Amino acid sequence: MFPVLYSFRRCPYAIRARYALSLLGVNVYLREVDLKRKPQALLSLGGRSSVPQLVDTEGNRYPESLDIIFWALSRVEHGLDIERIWPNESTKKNNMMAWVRYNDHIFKIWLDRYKYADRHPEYSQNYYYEKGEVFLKRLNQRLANKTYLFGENVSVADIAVFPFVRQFAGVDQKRFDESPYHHLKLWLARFLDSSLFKDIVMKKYSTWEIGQEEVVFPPSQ
Ligand SMILES: N[C@@H](CCC(=O)N[C@@H](CS)C(=O)NCC(=O)O)C(=O)O
Repeated sequence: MFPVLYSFRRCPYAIRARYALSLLGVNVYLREVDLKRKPQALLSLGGRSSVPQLVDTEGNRYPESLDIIFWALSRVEHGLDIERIWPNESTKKNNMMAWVRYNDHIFKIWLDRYKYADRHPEYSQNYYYEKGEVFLKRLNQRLANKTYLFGENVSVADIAVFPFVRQFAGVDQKRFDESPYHHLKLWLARFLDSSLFKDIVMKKYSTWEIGQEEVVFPPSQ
């Protein structure tokens, strides 16, 4: 028996949760959700029905992507590798969370407006691009002398942020590719070109139906 993860393949929050689970090798039963036809099993949890959500084997619920990442970290024996992803030192943790908070509470707002500019006609799409670009610039500067945001190893900050930069880039791929943010582009490509991302995190599953055989995630390679 594994915990159940309600997920949606393209959702950046779900991507970061699946990335953490895959990187750490923590197994769950993945239930792919159709957001327009959410399964009763998810709705009957009560309250919010956003994805990703995880319900562990004792029935404890983790309704936010970050909760799921920290839950996954707690499932792994604490060793050197975990320390790299999520350090013990509280100053470093706070610094990482500052990047994540900016991503979730500020960048995400501009990303949505940039992506759905037609729904926000108060300003032009370019205006929204430029608002989001502030974060691209900061990330790019940060990555000028390191491989990942906190050094040579991937950390919670990278895992939490990259799916949103991917989505921003995808709105106008040409514009992103032609932008001067070379360190950022390399950093993003390191995630997107990896087999972990392509073959595991983004593996396609059909929509979960009640009664079907559970799908173990990450899949054994
Ligand atoms: N803060 C949440 C946000 C999750 C979220 O907004 N997910 C979107 C899909 S990308 C969703 O489920 N939307 C449908 C809904 O909210 O009912 C998290 O970190 O998990």
